[in-house]
This record gives sequence, C-alpha cells and structure tokens, in this order.
Amino acid sequence: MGLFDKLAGWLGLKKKEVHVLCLGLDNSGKTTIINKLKPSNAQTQDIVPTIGFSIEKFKTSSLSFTVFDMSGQGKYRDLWEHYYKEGQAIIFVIDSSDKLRMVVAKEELDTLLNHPDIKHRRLPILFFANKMDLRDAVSSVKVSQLLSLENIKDKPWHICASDALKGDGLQEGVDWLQDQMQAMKT
Ligand SMILES: Nc1nc2c(ncn2[C@@H]2O[C@H](COP(=O)(O)OP(=O)(O)O)[C@@H](O)[C@H]2O)c(=O)[nH]1
Ligand SMILES: [Mg+2]
Repeated sequence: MGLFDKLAGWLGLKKKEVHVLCLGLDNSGKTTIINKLKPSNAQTQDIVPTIGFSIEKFKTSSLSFTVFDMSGQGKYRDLWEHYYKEGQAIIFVIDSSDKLRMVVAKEELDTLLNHPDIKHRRLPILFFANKMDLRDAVSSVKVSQLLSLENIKDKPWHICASDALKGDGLQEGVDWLQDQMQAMKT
C-alpha cells in the first residue's frame, strides 16, 4: 500500500483529479520518495523525451503525478516548465547532505517561484529535507534557512525531515498535503 492511497481515495470521493508536481535537483531522492508514495493502483508511464532528461508520470482516477529533475542543460528548462500550468500542488525534494548544491537548489526554487505560471497561484508546497540519515545532513531548520523559505508569504508551505530509504517523515508530509488539498476544495 502506498502512502498516497488514503489521499487518492479521499480525492476520489470528490471526483476531481489533482495534479501534483514533484521536483528538485537530480539525486535528491524524488524517485525514491515517489515510489514509496505511489498508490497501489497507479498506472505508471515513464516518459523519456530526450537523452539527458526524463519525466516520470503516474496516475490514479483522482491523482496525477509528474516527477522530474531540475537539472541538465538549460535547453531542457522549457520542457519541464511546460508542466507548471497543470500543477496544483508541489513537492520539492532537497538532498540535505549536499551542501555544495544547496545554493543551486535555492536558485531553482527561486526561479520556480518567480515563474509566471506559479508566481500568482496559491499552490501548497511541501518540502522534503531528505537524506536525514546521512552524517553530513543539515537539519530541516537549517535547510529552510538556506533556501530562505520564510520569504514565501503567498503560498502555504511546510518542510519535513525525511529518510526516503526508510520512509521516515513521508507520512507527516502527505498528511500536511492532504489537509491543504482539503482546504483548497472547500
Ligand atoms: N541515504 C539516503 N539515500 C537516499 C535517500 N533518498 C534517496 N537516496 C538515494 O539517493 C540516490 C538518488 O535517489 P533518487 O530517488 O534516484 O533521486 P532523484 O534523482 O531525485 O530521483 C539513490 O541512490 C537513492 O537510493 C535518503 O533519504 N537517504
Ligand atoms: Mg529520479
């Protein structure tokens, strides 16, 4: 059973599909997290449009997921930004042990938040400060400082420390997201 089964079930009652974007730098843990969350009845479709860039997608009757790396050369940017319009919630994954690329993650987050298809919309953003099990990992509080999350004023956001290998922290994140989606629909 995926952690998202409950969410998918609840959303199914509302008869409306919700589109979630899962993004972050390559190697942050997105695929690992998504594989844990994936509802057991999901239909998976891996799309590999070009060498060097891949997009994973899965779908249930009520939940649609698009997962991609915010990396590679600039030429792929148009390809991934194309998905912003349809996103209704965002999961942004950070490798908490990769201090060197934390600044790149921040740049990508800032670019995302300033994108015309994202900027003026009240999308909930769930951050996973992932790889907390690693000795080099910084705390989720530190990650939120390094990414200046306190500057996000116009969107509900939440940060969870996670260890995607063990699955620690994922349920807390999903519960938060579920509350946000519930609020969006009422
Ligand atoms: N130690 C540790 N490794 C992780 C964690 N999450 C993912 N990984 C590993 O990090 C690597 C990249 O993960 P992946 O899910 O492919 O990242 P993606 O590129 O963002 O999809 C893989 O070797 C994973 O097993 C975590 O929480 N802790
Ligand atoms: Mg991946």
